[in-house]
Amino acid sequence: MTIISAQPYDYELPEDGNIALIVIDMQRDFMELGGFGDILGNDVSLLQAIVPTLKTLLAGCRSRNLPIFHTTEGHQPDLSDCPDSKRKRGKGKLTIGDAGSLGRILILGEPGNGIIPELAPLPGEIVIPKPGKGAFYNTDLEPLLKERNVTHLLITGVTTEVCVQTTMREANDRGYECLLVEDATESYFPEFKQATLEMVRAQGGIVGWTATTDQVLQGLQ
Ligand code: TIU
Repeated sequence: MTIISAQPYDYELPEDGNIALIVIDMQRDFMELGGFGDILGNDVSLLQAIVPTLKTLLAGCRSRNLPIFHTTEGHQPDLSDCPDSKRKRGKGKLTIGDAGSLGRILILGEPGNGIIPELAPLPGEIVIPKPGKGAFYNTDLEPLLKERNVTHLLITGVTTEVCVQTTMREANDRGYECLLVEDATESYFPEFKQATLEMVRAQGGIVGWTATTDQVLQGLQ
């Protein structure tokens, strides 16, 4: 039995369980000027804080040969998978599909959709393009996890209360035991990050657990 010291209580990975790392949307669209996060009016520099910790966690998971999944939020060039409601939201000068300084905003394959170089996926790691906020909606994530008999998920990435929390809730409803890594997730709104950490682990871990990168790597040894 692997035990990670976590909140609201220890997170347990039994001998017959398998754990995977999920890195949500660490793409230029959210991290850099000219991307989707920026056009929505956010201070994108806030998200840089987790890059070193997430790098450490990725290295630790790679050295333990854990399955690693990266996601990117993005749409087909013809926007056939983007509801009008999503395009209209925000009422900014630019919206999804428009040309920005990182290419067409939130479109798969554009420069903005690329994962930042510090956290680039290695060969063998799976990159899941996702049209929604949750990583299970309209993607192959669930069958790919099932193929690998994954039962437990370490969840990381941006932004904590949007795509990260949505994914964690989707995973929780599907029966995965989820741990949100506190210093490997970030938000444009520090108070929303804090509230998310507290709400997922409240009520006896109603959505799952939280722990730091150090706690995770110590427990996984
Ligand atoms: N706007 C915002 O906080 N997030 C998103 O739109 N997507 C993700 O969280 N990836």
